[in-house]
Formats: sequence, C-alpha cells, structure tokens
Amino acid sequence: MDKLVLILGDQLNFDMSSLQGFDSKTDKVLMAEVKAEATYVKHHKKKLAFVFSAMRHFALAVKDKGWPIDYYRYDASDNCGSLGAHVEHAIKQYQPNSLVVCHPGEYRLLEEISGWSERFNINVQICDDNRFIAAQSFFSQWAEGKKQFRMEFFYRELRKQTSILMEGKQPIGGKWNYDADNRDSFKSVPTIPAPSSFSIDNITQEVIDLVDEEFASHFGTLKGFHFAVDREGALRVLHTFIEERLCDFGQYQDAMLEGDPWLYHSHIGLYLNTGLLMPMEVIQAAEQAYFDQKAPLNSVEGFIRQVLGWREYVRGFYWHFMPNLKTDNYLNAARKLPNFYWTANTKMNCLSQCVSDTQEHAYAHHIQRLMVLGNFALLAGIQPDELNEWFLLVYADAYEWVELPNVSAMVLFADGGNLASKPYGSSGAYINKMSNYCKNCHYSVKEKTGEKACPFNYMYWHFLHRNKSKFENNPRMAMIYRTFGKMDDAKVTRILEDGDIFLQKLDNNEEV
Ligand code: DLZ
Ligand code: SF4
Repeated sequence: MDKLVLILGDQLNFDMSSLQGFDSKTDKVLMAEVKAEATYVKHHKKKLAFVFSAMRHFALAVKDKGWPIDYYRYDASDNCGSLGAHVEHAIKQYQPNSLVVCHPGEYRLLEEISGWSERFNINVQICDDNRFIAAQSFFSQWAEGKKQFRMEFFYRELRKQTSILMEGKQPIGGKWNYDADNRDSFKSVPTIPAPSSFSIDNITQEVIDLVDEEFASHFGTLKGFHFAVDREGALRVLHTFIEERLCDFGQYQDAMLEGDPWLYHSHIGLYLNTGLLMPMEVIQAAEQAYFDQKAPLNSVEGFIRQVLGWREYVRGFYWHFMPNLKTDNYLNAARKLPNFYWTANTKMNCLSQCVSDTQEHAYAHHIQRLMVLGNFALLAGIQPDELNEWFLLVYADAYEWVELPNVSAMVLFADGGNLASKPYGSSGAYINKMSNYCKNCHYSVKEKTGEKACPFNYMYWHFLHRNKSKFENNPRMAMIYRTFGKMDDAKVTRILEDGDIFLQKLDNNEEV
C-alpha cells in the first residue's frame, strides 16, 4: 500500500487536501467512530448523531466511487476506541509507505498526530486544512508586530485578496461594514420561513438508536432530529437560506425571539465545520444573490463578514495563541458553572429559553450565545474551563478552534483583550431591546435593585466594580466608569449588596 489516508469526522469532503491525488489502486481511506472523540467532552446527543451519520454517509460516497475504505462503526467488535489505536492497527495490517491526514481542528489532536511518525515509525504527512480560505500562516504574518488584533482589518485584507464584494480596490457600495443597518429587533412576531428539515433515513435511525443507548447520560435530546447528514442535504440548506432568508438576515441578525432560535440565520455552521460545505462556495452563493438583486448589501455583507471575516479570523487566532489561550484567565474568574446551564431551571427567562433551545436543538444563534448565555457567565465570573467545556459540548457546530476564541477571548475576556477591545457585558436593557424574553420573566428589567430586579442589571455594575483595576484605564470603558462614579453612594451600596446576595445564591446552588 502507498498511502493510508485518515479522514476525521469533521473532514467530510472529497475536496479535502488529504484526498488530492488519491489513487484507488494503491491507497486506502481509514475512518473510525471512536470513544475517545465521542467522549473527550460529553457532546450533545444530536451532535453525536449528526457527526456519526454524516461520517457513515461520507463513507458510503467513498465506496460508491470505488475507493477502498476501512470504516469502523462505534459498536463494531473490532473497534479500537481511539484514532491512534486504529492508525496503529492499520499500519501493522497494511504497512503503507505513508500516513496522510489533513491538519486537525483541535490542538490536542495535532499534538497526538505529531507524535505518530515516531510512535509508529512511519512517514506522516499533515496536509494544510483547506476547510478554510486563509492559510494558517496568513494570520501569523498579518499579526506580526501588531499590539492589537482586530477582525475588521484582517477581514478587509481577505476581501481584497479574494475580490469578494469588491469594485477594484474599493468595497462594493463604498463601505466595508453595514452593521449599523443590522441591529433591528422584531416589533411583532414575524412569519419566518421554517428551517430546512430532513427525514430520518435508515443510517441516521441506526445512529440515533446507538447514541440513545451508548450516550444516555449526555446533554440534550435526540427528539426531532432534522439535520442534513450529507453534502447534497447541506447544499440544500445553503440554497434555501439564500433564497428564503438571506434578504432579512442582516436586519434581524442580532434579534432574539422566545421559542425560535432559527430566525433568519443560515444554520450552516455545523456543515461548514464538518467539511460538508466549503467556505468559498457559501460566500460566492451569497455574493451572487446580491448581484442577482435577491438580497440587499447589508444582509450579504453581514453574512460574508461572518464566514470570510469572523470564521477565518477566530481560526487563525486559535492557532496563533494556543496553547496559552486554553489556560488564560485574565479576570481570575473562579465560579462554577450554575446548574441551570444543564437544566434550564432558572427564573431568568432569557437564560431558561436559551438553554432550552440548546437542549432541544444543539443550536442557539450567535446573540443568544454571546449576549445571554455568555454575558451572564462573564458578569457572574464563571471560570473559563467550565464555560468552555459547556460551549464545546452543547452545540452541533462546536470544535475547539472556533469555540475557544469565541468563549474565552470574546465572551469572557480571559485573554486580556487580544481579541476584543472591551468586554461584551451588558445589563438587561440590551436583552430587553433585542428580544421579547423580558415580557415573560419573573424578574423586572426596569428595576435596578431589589428582589424583583433583573439580575443582569445589578450584576453588570457588580462586574465593573469587581474588575475596576483591569478596565478603568481602557479608553472604551471610560464613559461607563464615569457614569458609575457619578452614582450616589446609597445606590452603589444597594447594587453591590444585591450582587453579593445573588452570587452567594449561585454558589449555594439555590434557585435564581
Ligand atoms: C466530533 C467527533 C466525534 C463526536 N466523533 C468522531 C469520531 O468518532 N471519529 C472521528 O474521526 N472524529 C470524530 N469527531 C471529530 C473530531 O473530534 C475532530 O476531528 C477533532 O475534534 C478535530 O477538530
Ligand atoms: Fe433576562 Fe432580565 Fe429580561 Fe428576565 S428581565 S428575561 S433576567 S434580561
């Protein structure tokens, strides 16, 4: 055998770098559903069902091409339990000239793979990860000599390099950013096209039964599984989004609505992050919709910014700042994650709703994640490892390269500001402005202190007070500290007391 090509569960595309030049006469594909990957965190049941089903569908497509493949199901009697053990087994069996694998998305796996050459005495070729547009080195080159890293400028570089939404050297429409048009909330409950939904075929049903049996203690429900599980389905999700929802995506991209996490979002993160969709095809489809006058520029640019800007940026950021990013804790946050992140059992309606959506769908949209689930954890001082583990396991689209920069750096400011220029904390007013959660809440968003007051209100000031030495010299925080400074002493005392009582309740595991 010449090449043994290991395809990981999030590399499911024939365009993967590791499959280029594959010769079905001399090479073989290896794929395995393994306990080590399924349990390094206790992934949401729907995430597991999605990954395993998508792996099995991709393996079938490989077979249909007539390419040799060894595929190990999770419950096969000869399953070795880890990727390393399967690679070792296959090397002994076939004695290939080399092992080929595309660069993995997580540092822990790269460390492991980097040891395989010596461990198994074989030539290991790690190919560039072409599930991204920018080469990994592009971020480091761009970052060199910079004291501050901001997505906006990285994104502009990539716009210029790729000529996406450009007119010569200028951005189409004359502006790089249309976010000012993208901050509306719903004035009344809108009629939104339902998300794409797929019926469960035999393969997915088998996987659902497996997950139900083997991973019963994992978070979330399998009920209502409706994800696409192959490339054809993923392309359908993309095109339905472009046709039906992209036009309204921009305007409502930050809005939240009780009972509906899907809204006008694209729902393609899990497909992009497993290779079922490639970023450039997604970006070009959106750009074409603008050229065809199917969607306005604020929507198209806002969407492209997420894929070409944010997604590429956080991936570059991850590899540039690992492994330190994993242990960063700039604010010395030490609190355990409250139990309601697992149960949705809290009187704070916004949090209860966002956790319920997450339990049910392995999905919540970006503002639910950032401004409700993340914001609360920031204000309450949740220890970064605790929150990182939660975000990594609950969402079907989550892998460490995307989860860690978003949670540690963006949400928790644990990296001390390399990613964000200020912490994304806010009081209940923001949640009230952007959602209808507060209408059905036990707490009152209008009240600032007292038993009925929205905890986000006093916790916001409590957070600023606790972390004053870290932020008071930050120019973007100057105004808010001035406002705090002008507050009368009695009010400050009440706010801080309410915050202390609330945090004590969290620590005692009392219902809040
Ligand atoms: C996420 C995941 C899961 C749940 N299971 C597997 C698996 O059984 N086999 C596999 O090859 N990959 C799996 N994956 C994806 C890997 O965890 C992923 O490749 C790494 O986290 C790097 O991004
Ligand atoms: Fe959330 Fe506060 Fe609104 Fe309740 S009042 S839903 S806790 S923001």
